[in-house]
Formats: sequence, C-alpha cells, structure tokens
Amino acid sequence: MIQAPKKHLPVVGLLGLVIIAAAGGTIYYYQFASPHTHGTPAHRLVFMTAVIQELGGFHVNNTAFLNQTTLPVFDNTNGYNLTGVKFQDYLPSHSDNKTINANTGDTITFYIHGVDGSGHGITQSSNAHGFEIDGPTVSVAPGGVLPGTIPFGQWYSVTVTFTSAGSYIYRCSIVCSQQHEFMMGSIVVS
Ligand SMILES: [Cu+2]
Repeated sequence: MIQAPKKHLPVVGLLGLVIIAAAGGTIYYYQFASPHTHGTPAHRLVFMTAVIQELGGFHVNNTAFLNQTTLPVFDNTNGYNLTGVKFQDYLPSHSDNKTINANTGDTITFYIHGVDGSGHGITQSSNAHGFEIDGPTVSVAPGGVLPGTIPFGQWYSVTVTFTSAGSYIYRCSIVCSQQHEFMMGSIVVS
C-alpha cells in the first residue's frame, strides 16, 4: 500500500512564522522574525563580517536574542565568547545577508570581524574597514564608538538602541577600495 505523503509545516527557527505559497509548481518560503515577547524591546546580537564590496561587503552570519542583561565577553583580538551566555538564535526575515530587522526600542549589539580582501586580485586602499549608522535616531551605549574602525583581522563591537522607527543604513566609514561607497546594508526598524 502506498502511504499518502504527510504534509508538514517546515520548522525554520523557533520564532519563525512560515507562509507557503505554491505558484507554477514552485514552493516559496517566506520567513518573518517575530517579536521577542509581545512588543517588549529585545536585545539582539548581530554577527557580521566586513570585507571589501568586491567580495560581498558586509555579511550577516548569524543573529540572536540576548536573554540576559549582561553582554558576552568581548575583545578586539578574539571577538565574542558565548560560553555560558543565554541567547536564542533567530533568522532574519531577509535573505540578502545584509538587511537587519528590528522593533522600535530594540537594542542591537554588533560583532563585526574585519576581513582583508587583498590576495584576491583586488586592491585594498586601507588597512581597516569602518562602521557607521545613518538614520532617524540611534543611541550608542556607554563605551561604544560610532563611527568605528575595524582593522583587518580584528573585531569591533558596538551596542546601539533604535529609539525611532524608520529606515537606517549601515555603511563602511573608511575608504577601503574602489567600491567602498557601495559597502552598506539596511536596518529596518518597525
Ligand atoms: Cu570602506
């Protein structure tokens, strides 16, 4: 006897809401990062690399909710240490690996590793990338620096709170290559 295939909703992350639409035989999956707890501002962690635009520019590797009040241990040489840290991974709602979504009042801690793009036939015109955020209102936590410098091979971190909804742009603040001006991504705060 042939068993009818069971229909399962795909599970994509604990907080994922998945909508499936079939069109022309192709199934599309759309995922939305849901609020942490019913509108309560969350503390998000965003893990990124910064590399010259010719090699992809900024790239979000992972995102998580920080479920404790203290930040992970961090230093510029070794980066972050999540040992013993209470956090919960979630997937961003866009798949370009550059767009970050947040809710008004959210705090985001960025962990960014500076990558040297030379050695790939492309000329770097600096020994560091930079990081700045343009948009309605950003509050930088004590000790944080914006715009920040991310020397190649080093880590940079800054914690900011988005107090106003709107469209923000994060970009490189150091002329790092011919396509430096295109080294950017979006932060959508709603
Ligand atoms: Cu640059």
